[in-house]
Amino acid sequence: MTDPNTPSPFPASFLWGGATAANQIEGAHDKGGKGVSIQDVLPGGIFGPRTEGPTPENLKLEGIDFYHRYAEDIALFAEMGFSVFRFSIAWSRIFPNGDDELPNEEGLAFYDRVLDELEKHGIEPLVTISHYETPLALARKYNGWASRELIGFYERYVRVLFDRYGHRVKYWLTFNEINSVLHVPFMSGGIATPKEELSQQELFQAVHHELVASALATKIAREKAPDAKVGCMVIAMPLYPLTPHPSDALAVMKADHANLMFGDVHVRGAYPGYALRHLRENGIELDITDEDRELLTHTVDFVSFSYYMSICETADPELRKAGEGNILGGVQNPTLEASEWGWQIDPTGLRIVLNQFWDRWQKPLFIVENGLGARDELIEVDGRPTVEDDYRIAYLNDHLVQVGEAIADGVDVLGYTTWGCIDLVSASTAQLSKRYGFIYVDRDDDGSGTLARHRKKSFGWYADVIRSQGAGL
Ligand code: BGP
Repeated sequence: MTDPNTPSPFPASFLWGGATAANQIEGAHDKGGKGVSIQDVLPGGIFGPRTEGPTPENLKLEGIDFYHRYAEDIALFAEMGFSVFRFSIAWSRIFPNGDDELPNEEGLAFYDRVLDELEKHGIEPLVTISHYETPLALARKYNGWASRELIGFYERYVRVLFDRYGHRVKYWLTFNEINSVLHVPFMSGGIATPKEELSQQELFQAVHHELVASALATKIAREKAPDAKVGCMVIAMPLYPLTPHPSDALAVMKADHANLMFGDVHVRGAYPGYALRHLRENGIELDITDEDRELLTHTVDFVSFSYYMSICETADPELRKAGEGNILGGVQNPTLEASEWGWQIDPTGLRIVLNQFWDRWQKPLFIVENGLGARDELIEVDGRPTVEDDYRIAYLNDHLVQVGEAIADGVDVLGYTTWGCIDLVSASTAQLSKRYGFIYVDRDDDGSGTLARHRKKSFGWYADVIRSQGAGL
């Protein structure tokens, strides 16, 4: 805590809010003409099995029923004072199979209603176009982003979105955590080939298709919605050398390159030299057309990212083991505490990464995910169900202090949306018991519960932070 009388480092234009994704909140998986998405066949999350079709144990099929309760939820966000709300559009609600000729009007109308509700409360929408929810048919028929044809289907989808919502949505993100396709090709890129069988050639070609599609989305935005701001979205994870040995520092640089490449292409409009070297030395020959090269020059307005943890790197292959639940791998940092899922807590890392990205790209930054997954216990206080989530308050407070420090360092930060501002189904575990929200949702891992919403202690805390513009952090 700093002195509440200290002036806030956050600019008046700073956007405060929360973030979600369609597949983790909406439910109604077969309502309103929605098609099947890859999430509907992933009942166990990232490391679980793939099923043939939707199965009843898959919590995402009902989610937290945002599809029917969006008005109530948005009213709660407004009560906290949100000025921005990040959500994604489910591609399979708009194009049920992904390759359909015409969009599904009922799906489009749902997001009209969500936008109406946000507008009513003066909350700025921040829309993710594709958040881990490729239509399943695109995975089955085309092998997802491994196929160049996906660029055309995505283009059709994006054109529909900008025609319909371009005049009312200012902030857009093209792909959630686009760098994650290297690590979770099915969830991130709808690539049906099992990861062990996927060649680096195919994987990097898929990366290329996504990068081209992302640039194409920016180009479409310029044509159809000149006031819109388009950002890329990456997983940010600062890397520290495990030892002071130069080989560990070099290992950090190389691992960092694998992530930074995505931002570099989005901001600079071409592949950087170190990426070309990696491709060359690994015998990867990308199919890059002249048209692709031209498209990549349509660069983003801002860079957004998720931040949960930092990790150590080492050149020693023996020591390089994956942290549990951490999709980017790396080595645990002996100086840091971790959440129950092994995600190491490092507020300072957020300041470091904000400075790194700003120094590198000189583009406004948007923190679009940050938060603590924890098991919450619902208790009664003054006759009301609530959660005394001081651990979550401490986590968010410490991270926001570092955002303030980065702003004082001169970094241009557009805003901050906490992940899972309302409890939702976890992406990695596909369970509800890994909770992030300010709002408790009464639903358990076995699917039971009334879906009632309850304000946690952090709800009031965040409302105060927003009201004071972060002055009391
Ligand atoms: C990010 C995803 C989100 C979200 C978050 C938390 O990688 O963009 O969809 O789920 O991580 O992860 P988890 O739900 O596994 O705790």
